[in-house]
Amino acid sequence: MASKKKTPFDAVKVLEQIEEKFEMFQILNEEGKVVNEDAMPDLSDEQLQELMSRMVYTRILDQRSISLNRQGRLGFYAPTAGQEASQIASHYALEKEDWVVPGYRDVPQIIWHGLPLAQAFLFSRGHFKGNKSPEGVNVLPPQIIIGAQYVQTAGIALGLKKRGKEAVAITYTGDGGSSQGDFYEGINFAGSYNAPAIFVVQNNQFAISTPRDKQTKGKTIAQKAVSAGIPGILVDGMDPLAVYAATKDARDRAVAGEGPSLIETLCYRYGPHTMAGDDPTRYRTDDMDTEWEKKDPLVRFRKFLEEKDLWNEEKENEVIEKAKEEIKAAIKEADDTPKQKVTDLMEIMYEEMPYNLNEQYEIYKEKESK
Ligand SMILES: Cc1ncc(C[n+]2csc(CCOP(=O)(O)OP(=O)(O)O)c2C)c(N)n1
Ligand SMILES: [Mg+2]
Repeated sequence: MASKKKTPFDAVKVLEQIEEKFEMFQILNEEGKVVNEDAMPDLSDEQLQELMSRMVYTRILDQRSISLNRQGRLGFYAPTAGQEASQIASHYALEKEDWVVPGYRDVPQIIWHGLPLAQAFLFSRGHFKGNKSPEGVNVLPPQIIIGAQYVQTAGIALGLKKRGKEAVAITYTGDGGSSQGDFYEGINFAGSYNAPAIFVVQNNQFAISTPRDKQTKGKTIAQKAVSAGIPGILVDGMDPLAVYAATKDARDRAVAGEGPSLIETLCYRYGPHTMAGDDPTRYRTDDMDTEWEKKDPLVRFRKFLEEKDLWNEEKENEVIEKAKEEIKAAIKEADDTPKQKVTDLMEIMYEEMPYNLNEQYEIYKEKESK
């Protein structure tokens, strides 16, 4: 039986008071109407159109990637449809000198940061050339180890601070990733050193088949920021304007020397976890899919732009055609890239080949020259 003993403080109330603060931040509702005029970001008409173009392009890239994977022309692929606002609008708030530290689902952000599409396809095929970004393109290869990118980001951000750069490091994980030790280590370290980092959790409701409510007893993931003493914000991750505004604010504070932020974007992945064979119908209902599809970021942003006469079918078709052409050219470039050799891997691994590998290296060189 519960005791009625008087306690010196109400611990449960403290938690409730904290959780009350984490309301979902939204600017554009599901109908494409602005519901939070005060928070409207300062974006020109051209920028709004560019943001839409990038989201449409990314949706096409996702559809094509799924189909190329089914044809056996791509390897590892984690679908992105449903997450365009979370991915593209957060990236849109960045500058070229910022560092993007992606997880495996975050290929769109690194492409928009400058990684050539052909290289993204090579990454999917496990080719080492996919992982070496061109000079001046500040991206890391997509991280497969869940949460590890949070620790790397704290380090990169501290490096930027020590070098006096006016830039941030941004990283992405999922709802599942927020349960990893690396998640806490990353946000805590960056907080302690006031490092210019932005930590995004794309809460797409599932970690493979594990539902969000199994990840934490907390009502939100954003509130985990409290433990690190950094600002946390819960954002409608299907609303591009809200995601942009939240990320822009986090970036402004970071470059002003105010340290890191944690942003949770509430979103949904329409497709399977990856193309490796999971079946979402085993862990999700049609009703749930339909509910989330009503929140679609492209649909609501299209309505918003059409209302302002900034978007139409013709514009959208132009983007779709451009995306298809570029994807076709990039896959050809990936096809034309010479297959990787064992000697390539040995060469890129060492500046100077260790003596005990010399013999093997010579054997492969001989074999591969035939
Ligand atoms: C350290 C580690 N543990 C387990 C896995 C296997 N794994 C791959 S994806 C995944 C789920 C991640 O879910 P979430 O963080 O929500 O990201 P999402 O895939 O939904 O974008 C798991 C457990 C892994 N890659 N790394
Ligand atoms: Mg997830």
